Amino acid sequence: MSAATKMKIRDIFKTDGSGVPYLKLVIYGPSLSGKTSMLTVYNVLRKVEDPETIYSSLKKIDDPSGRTIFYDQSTFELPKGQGVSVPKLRYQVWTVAGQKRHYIQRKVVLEGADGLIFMFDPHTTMWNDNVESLEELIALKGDLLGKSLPFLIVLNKIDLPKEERIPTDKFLNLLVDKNLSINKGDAYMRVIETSCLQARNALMKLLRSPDIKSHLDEYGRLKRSSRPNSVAKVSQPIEQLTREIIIHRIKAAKKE
Ligand SMILES: Nc1nc2c(ncn2[C@@H]2O[C@H](COP(=O)(O)OP(=O)(O)OP(=O)(O)O)[C@@H](O)[C@H]2O)c(=O)[nH]1
Ligand SMILES: [Mg+2]
Repeated sequence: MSAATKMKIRDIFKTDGSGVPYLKLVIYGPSLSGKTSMLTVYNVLRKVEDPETIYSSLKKIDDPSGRTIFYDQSTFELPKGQGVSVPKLRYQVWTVAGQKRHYIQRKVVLEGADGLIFMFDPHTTMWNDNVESLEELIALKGDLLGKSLPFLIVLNKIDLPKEERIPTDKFLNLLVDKNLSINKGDAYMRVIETSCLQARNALMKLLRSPDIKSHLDEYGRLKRSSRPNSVAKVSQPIEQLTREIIIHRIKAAKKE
């Protein structure tokens, strides 16, 4: 890599303590929506698909019942041969502590975010918590969301029976009402529907299945093509947002 290329990468991305460019992704949303579950599934997936892409393993700061009290954090590296024109790039994924009393912790975790995933909990009892959490994020970052700060929306718990779920349409209207989307179609483009519960179960079932060998490559790693659908959906927000941030940064740097 030439000195000129190195300079350019340094201009586009921040670098960590070891001089490697990195991005910071934050998963935001109300308590119990499934933020820790998402990062946990993603971490297990990276471990079985390509353990070399885990730069620092998952750290959880939580209470004995598993509720996050500060954050969860893990750092990954882009797998080789991803067609990205940067030689090495790390992406840190953080989750916030969703309980209302952890506001200060959320503010700290949001510092320096390069992209955001907002996770809704569609359980019928959770409407007000969803709205409050979204309003809080808008108060903290609203003028940047979708502009200098790429963001995606996750609607988790799609496994819930229909009568226990808030209809997707209601969330789309909320995104329009809050000026995060220009219309419902635009809002829907930013929404990814997931079930961290189904993804966790499907991944465990696959890893324990008697024919697991047929899903492994010659190095004993899970083939990407063997990702169960629910697992692919749960990893999509993190992987898509990482790509969107990279594209956004390169475009912004070209304009300068
Ligand atoms: N039915 C269902 N339950 C889920 C799903 N994802 C997570 N859960 C459950 O929801 C509960 C909360 O999940 P967490 O991942 O700890 O939620 P969190 O958003 O990190 O919550 P805080 O740390 O308090 O902010 C746990 O009991 C999970 O098993 C899902 O897709 N469907
Ligand atoms: Mg959590």
